[in-house]
Amino acid sequence: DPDTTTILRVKPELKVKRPKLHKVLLVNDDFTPRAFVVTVLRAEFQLNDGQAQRVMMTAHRRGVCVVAVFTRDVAEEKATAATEMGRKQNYPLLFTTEPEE
Ligand code: TYC
Repeated sequence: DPDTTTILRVKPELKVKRPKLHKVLLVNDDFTPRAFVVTVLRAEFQLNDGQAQRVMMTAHRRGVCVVAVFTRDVAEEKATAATEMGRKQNYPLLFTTEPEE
């Protein structure tokens, strides 16, 4: 048939993948003052006062609270920096990270 046209489609070589996101978790302890936890959450994670209070109280009551999600490197940097803010004042304040499902 003279009107038939063949179209070749070339499959892309590389697929664009979204980076896996990692959670930063705030862990409760019996020693760090509530107001200091709120200060750290505001400074390192740009939470407003209400958001920081809610995250702090959720960790206080339940043992742990998700603060935010980031790419792995950013999550680890922020968890380390926030933990270090407590360490400088001799508080056992702890932030950890874990990959999202
Ligand atoms: N439990 C602490 C207190 O009663 C406050 C606190 C809350 C500490 C959350 C850590 O992740 C935390 N002073």
